[in-house]
Amino acid sequence: MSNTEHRKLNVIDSHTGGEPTRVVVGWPEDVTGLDTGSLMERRGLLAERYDWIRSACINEPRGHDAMVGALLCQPVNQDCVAGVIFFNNVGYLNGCVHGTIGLAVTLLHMGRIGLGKHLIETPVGIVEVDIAAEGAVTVTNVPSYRHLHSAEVNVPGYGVITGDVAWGGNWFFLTQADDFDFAPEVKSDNIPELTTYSAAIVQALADQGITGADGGVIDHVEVFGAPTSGVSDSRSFVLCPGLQYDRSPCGTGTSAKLACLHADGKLKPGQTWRQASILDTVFTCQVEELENGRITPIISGTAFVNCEASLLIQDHDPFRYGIRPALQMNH
Ligand code: PYC
Repeated sequence: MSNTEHRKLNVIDSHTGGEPTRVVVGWPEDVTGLDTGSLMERRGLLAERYDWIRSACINEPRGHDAMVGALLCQPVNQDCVAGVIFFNNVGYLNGCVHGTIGLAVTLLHMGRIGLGKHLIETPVGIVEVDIAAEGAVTVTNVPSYRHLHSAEVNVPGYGVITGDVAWGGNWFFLTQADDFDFAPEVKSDNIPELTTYSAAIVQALADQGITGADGGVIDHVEVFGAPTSGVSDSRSFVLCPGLQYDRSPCGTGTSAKLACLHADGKLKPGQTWRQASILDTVFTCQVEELENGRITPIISGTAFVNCEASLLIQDHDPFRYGIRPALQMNH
């Protein structure tokens, strides 16, 4: 194979509490425009013109459905050390906190930044990362808030389900489901059932016109069960668009949860909340108060770099852009 017969994407992989992040750190020279314009505009350009980057990185045979991608690009705001656009198996995310933690340890691994505080620009705002030793990162996320309290959605096969709708960098429906046994010994058995349940909620929300503010599509569902004693204050199952559950506690989802706890008077500045994932990996969190009932979520987690690779895109490979599923996100 000569150099002209393939294109390359350079990637660095990490995982945050079990949830993978693949950071795209290099792409072919004929891919242009990804370093200028607002991050939201560039997200649009990526989706319209260069969606093959997403599908080649995330879909099989190089990736897998649970993987989240992060295109590392130049920030607009020169106070930031990087810009980032997140994507997954079916489309583009707004924000992603586990991915931001993964990006932080990746930038450290690359020697682009040192320990300490740095700003990173995302399509939904600027977030701060504070990197400590051994992969520990604290993210100060975008302002988060509860939009709907005790909203009712009629879910075929399950009846009326009550939950809150909140923003934490993505739109979430958050609901308590004590009927699901979240005990460690049964959790993996529960994942198909929790996936079916959460997917039915997403569909019912769309069918019944229940949205976030300004019609924002609610494409993530957070189902809460009892905490594991001594480990967390709450354990959750989070379904992401693309029908994959978050292996981490989901940082944007945790931000939405913190906003709801604060709105209910159950979490005040200075208090700590430990949110566990279905795998019992934990984010440790605090809130700062903003105006109009909004909060700034402060979320600490740990990530580990586990791969550096060049993905080769060969012209004659029928799956050079990955196996593209029929399922696509609706925004
Ligand atoms: O950690 O915010 C997050 C996230 C969103 C989707 C997957 N992880």
